[in-house]
Amino acid sequence: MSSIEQPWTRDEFEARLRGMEKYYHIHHPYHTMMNKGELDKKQLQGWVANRFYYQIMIPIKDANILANCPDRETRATWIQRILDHDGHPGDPGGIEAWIQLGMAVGLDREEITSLEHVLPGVKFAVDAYVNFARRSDWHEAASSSLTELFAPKIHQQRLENWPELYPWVEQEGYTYFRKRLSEARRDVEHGLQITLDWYKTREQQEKMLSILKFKLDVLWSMADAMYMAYIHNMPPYYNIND
Ligand code: AHQ
Repeated sequence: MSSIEQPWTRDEFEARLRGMEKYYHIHHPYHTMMNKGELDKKQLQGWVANRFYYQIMIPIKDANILANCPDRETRATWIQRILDHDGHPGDPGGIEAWIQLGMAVGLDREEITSLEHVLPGVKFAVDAYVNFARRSDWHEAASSSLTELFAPKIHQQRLENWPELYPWVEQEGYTYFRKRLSEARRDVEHGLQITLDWYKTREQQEKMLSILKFKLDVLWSMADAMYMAYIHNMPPYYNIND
């Protein structure tokens, strides 16, 4: 007789989600090196230029969730994420703030917005996330944003450590991280409520953990591509003579 496993309680389910923190990209060597001041200017610029692709695709990801979500109340809250990134009268938005970060580390606007530095591995990982959101049930796509359970710490780390570790980074660059500190906390409250309400059976709860692991893989793979290119100096085709 197969034992039908009882669903986790709400608190136990949340604890299991938070237990996934050990796979968060804050532990990736690219970020541990960053947090110890071990990156040079090129390596920090490479990270900012590549993460820009993630940032501009977040509103596309969120617009796909809106398009798949028939619940007006949910959409009325979720739409704020698009405004936070794209901007709205009175707030230039997170994408503009990320460009300010790019210029603060010495890149120019066109170099960032041209996407010329975006590595294939970064693009594939980000596109996998957007396509997952495009074709998934909106609850599952919404719950995949819960890697942000762990995000405030990584933004706080940058705000605290970069001024000392990378004194050459101009102050205007920190706007984005400050913005995300409060936005991530607010987004997580909504994402967590959707998640804890939606996944009812143990099987569904286990599926949610695998969805979160997929998103953790997206973030980790982005850092892997950057590590190969900027730490090992082995970008795609580095060894091929044209
Ligand atoms: O700047 C980030 C951001 O706007 C988002 C949106 C959210 C999502 O919808 O998946 N996730 C996310 C994240 C941002 N910054 C990352 C970082 O390390 O700076 C963290 C990342 C996340 O944890 O998913």
